[in-house]
Amino acid sequence: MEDVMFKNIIVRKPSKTICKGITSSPELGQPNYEIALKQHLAYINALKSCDVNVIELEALEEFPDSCFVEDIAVLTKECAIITNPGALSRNKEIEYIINVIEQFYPKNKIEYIKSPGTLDGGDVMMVGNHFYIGKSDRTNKEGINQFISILTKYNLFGSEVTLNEVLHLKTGINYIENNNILVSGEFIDKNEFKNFNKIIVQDNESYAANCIWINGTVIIPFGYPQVQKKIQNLGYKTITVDTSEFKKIDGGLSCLSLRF
Ligand code: CIR
Repeated sequence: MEDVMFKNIIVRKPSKTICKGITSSPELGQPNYEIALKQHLAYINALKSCDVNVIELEALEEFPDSCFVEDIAVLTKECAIITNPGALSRNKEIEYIINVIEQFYPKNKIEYIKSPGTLDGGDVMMVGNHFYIGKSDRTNKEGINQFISILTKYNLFGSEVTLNEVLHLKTGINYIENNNILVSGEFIDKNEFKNFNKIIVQDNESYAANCIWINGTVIIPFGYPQVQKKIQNLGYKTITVDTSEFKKIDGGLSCLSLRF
């Protein structure tokens, strides 16, 4: 399979309200804004070292989770799809991305997921021309159907994946090109991924199932040595970035950017 190359990456600066982001792990405590900012800057520097143009958007104080831009759009080679985020407090984040997307895609190639369909970009995993879409608490059947009919118009393909244990599909499974896929928990034995070269992520490092591939380099969250070693053993260059503050509100490396 031919490797994709990313030219552009969109990120949004964390807001001071990040401490109020949605979380399923309140026991981890609230994110610290100053530390989150430093980690975000390190993330941007890691991206920049992968030969891409990074577009840095201003913070949106009204939206505590708005640094997680991955959820509000899916950017493909052929079209951009503005999602309809399933969490009410996040839904209007899309209004602040459309004008940015318009700088990169003609208007007739910008598509929209519409209510009652809901879909979060974190539930969409791209493998070449095929998009795996997780049916989750955020992404419903109607959202998946709309997404697949949009893909079909552009000769792209989609298929649904059920998930029960994690927030988003890419919380637990991520494709790092060359047929290599990081799988954790409920995804390890799923039939639809049986033909990939699976990198099994053990439960004690499950957060590191969320790594991102950028033009040959894999960015890995800091503090997960077993996963890092397995990825390095496959010959990838790796960079680690500390994401402790984002983890406190269920965010990982992929959620923090739109790569296209
Ligand atoms: C949320 O619950 O929406 C945020 N606190 C975390 C979003 C993480 N996004 C992702 O996995 N794509």
